[in-house]
Amino acid sequence: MSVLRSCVFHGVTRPFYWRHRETTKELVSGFAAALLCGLRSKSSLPDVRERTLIAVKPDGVHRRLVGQIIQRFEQRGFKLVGLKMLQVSDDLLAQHYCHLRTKPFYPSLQEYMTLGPVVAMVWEGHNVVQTSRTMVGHTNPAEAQSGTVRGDFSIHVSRNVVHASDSREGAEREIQLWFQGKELLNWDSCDQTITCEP
Ligand code: DAT
Ligand code: MG
Repeated sequence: MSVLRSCVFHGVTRPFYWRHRETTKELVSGFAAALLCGLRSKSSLPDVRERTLIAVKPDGVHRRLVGQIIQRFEQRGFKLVGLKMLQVSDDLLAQHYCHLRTKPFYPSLQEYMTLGPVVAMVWEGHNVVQTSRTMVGHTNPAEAQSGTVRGDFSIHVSRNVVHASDSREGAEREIQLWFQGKELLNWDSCDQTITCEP
C-alpha cells in the first residue's frame, strides 16, 4: 500500500511540481507583491481620496464665472466627484457659517448668499484642501494675490465669488452638509497615475 502511495507521489505529484515550479514561484511572489501593493495603496488612500467643498457664490454665478472656476480645478489636476446648482436656504447657510453667526456682517452675508443660485462642487485629489485654499486666495480680495480666483475676479470681501473649505475636518463636515452620499461619485480617472504617484 505504502509502495503504491509512494509511486503515486513520485509518479504524479513530483513531475507536476517540477513542471509548474516556475509558475508556482511566480504565483507566490505575485501574491506577496499584491499584498504589499494593497497595503501601500491602503495607506495612501486617505491622501489621494482627500476631498473638499468648493462653491461658486451667487455673484460668481451671476457673472458667468462658473466655467472658468471649474477649469482652474480641472487643469490643476483635481477630479470632480460631485456637482449641483441650488438656491441656498437660510438653514443650510446658518449651519455652513455657524462660526460667523454672531458677527455683525452675518445678516448681509446671508442676503448675499441668497441673491441667486450657488454652484456647489466636491473636488478630490492629493492635498486638495490646502491647494484649493491657495488657488482661491485670501478672504479679502484686496489682499488676494493675482492668479488666485479671488485675486483675479473680485475686489470686495462681501463679494468674494467662491467658497473653499479651510481644513480636512471642515471639508468633511461641509460635504456632508451640502451633499447626500449618493450624489458623490467614486470613479477612477485615466490620468490618475500621470498626475499623482500611485
Ligand atoms: P473664507 O471664505 O476665506 O473661508 P471666512 O470663513 O472667515 O472666510 O468667512 C466666510 C465669508 O464671510 C467670507 O468668504 C466672506 C464673508 N466675510 C468674512 N469676513 C467678512 C467681513 N469682515 N465683512 C464682510 N464679509 C465677511
Ligand atoms: Mg471659511
